[in-house]
Amino acid sequence: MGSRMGDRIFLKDEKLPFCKGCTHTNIAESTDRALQRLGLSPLDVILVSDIGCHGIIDRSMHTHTVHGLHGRSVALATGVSTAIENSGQKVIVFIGDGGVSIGMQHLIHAAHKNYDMTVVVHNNFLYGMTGGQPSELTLQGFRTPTLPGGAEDPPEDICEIVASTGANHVCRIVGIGDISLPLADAIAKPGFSLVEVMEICPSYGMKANPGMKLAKMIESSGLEIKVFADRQKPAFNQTRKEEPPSLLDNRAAIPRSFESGITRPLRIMISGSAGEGVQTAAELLARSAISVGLHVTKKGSYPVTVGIGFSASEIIISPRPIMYTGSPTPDIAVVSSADGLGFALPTLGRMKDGLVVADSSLHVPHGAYRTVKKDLRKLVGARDAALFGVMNLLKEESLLPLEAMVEQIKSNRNGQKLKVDKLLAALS
Ligand SMILES: Cc1ncc(C[n+]2csc(CCOP(=O)(O)OP(=O)(O)O)c2C)c(N)n1
Ligand code: SF4
Repeated sequence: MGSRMGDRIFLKDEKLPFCKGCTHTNIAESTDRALQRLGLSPLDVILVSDIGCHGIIDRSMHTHTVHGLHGRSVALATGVSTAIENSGQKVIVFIGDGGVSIGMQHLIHAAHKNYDMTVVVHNNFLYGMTGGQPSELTLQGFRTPTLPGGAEDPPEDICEIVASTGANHVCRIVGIGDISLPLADAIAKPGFSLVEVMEICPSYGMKANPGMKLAKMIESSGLEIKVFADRQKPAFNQTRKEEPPSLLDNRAAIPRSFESGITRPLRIMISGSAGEGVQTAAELLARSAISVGLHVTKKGSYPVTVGIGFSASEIIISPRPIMYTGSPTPDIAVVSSADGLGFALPTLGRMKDGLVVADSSLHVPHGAYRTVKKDLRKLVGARDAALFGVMNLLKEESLLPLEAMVEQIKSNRNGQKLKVDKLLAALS
């Protein structure tokens, strides 16, 4: 039963874009009637369409429409649904069996969470828009142009899968005649609902399966035409949820306590070994720079196996806001171990000038930079060598007041372990 064009409210008065006899037309027209049954008006509806023949319906709709990527329409609809929750508007997803196959996890997630939307699966057993490839929902024995021998395996039962997630309403229907009633039932339900409409694609499905009887094929496939779930759970509701605490809540602001004479951005690399306090040294340097009123960025680099190998950090300190956080060539490098030197070598090779502070044991190659060797490891031990290297740098080059660093060490959560007096004694 097709609606006369004049009866349409949600669809434009124009010929729909599908091939003659395509069930997509019936679904679109039945959806119009279903929405009329519910007394809705076009701007009460957000249609999220997927990629595929069914998806080109959106240009024929008077409703709001959003066109998603293939298989991702449900993910998009979860965002839409969350954004408009409690508005009284309805989110309807049009998706093909191809999109369901490609984006299955999005569907399962939305169903499991019971997002407020109705998903209408246009199951014509093949990828129509791209010429008739089979999908996960292709019936066993159903032939397609690219599978002339017919599908060997039974289809995935999307209704069983979605119903098993606890979704509110799930049903499978045959897309022949007026299907506006089951569509209206599903759309009226709060929470997640899915209607799988079994279809025919005359252009590929009928041609590859001449004389096929839709109802008979479904019956012999073992898929049931029925309501799989009809629950009353409340829909997912973001506003019910309590705002989680921010990660920044427990971070106290660093007060400005010292002055610095730095007039240009400086890029500092600290490179050492995993477990030898490189990231702590970098953090303390960053915090010290903030305490003298500078802008700071800090980036850590280490292998995925964080407990072995090199550990490095790039810090930019600047009197001006830092618009680009990359630091391909540092002005200063502090190298506290052989691992650190191995990692830093390509970077040192790019330095045109600047300074390298390195442990005395390391063979730092000659370069365009000035090298200062210090007994970092011998004087304070491996664990504090990187921090001690940074302290040497501050002292020798008057980069920042050493007191700023001492202050940060003392107030650091690991400050006790760092034994600042021992470090200061070794420095003098
Ligand atoms: C991620 C991704 N893979 C593949 C495609 C190519 N593609 C476009 S339409 C389509 C088939 C759509 O089939 P279906 O979802 O069943 O909808 P129908 O055309 O049958 O209505 C495919 C595979 C794509 N656009 N995006
Ligand atoms: S190719 Fe098939 S699915 Fe696409 S519009 Fe034509 S009949 Fe419908």
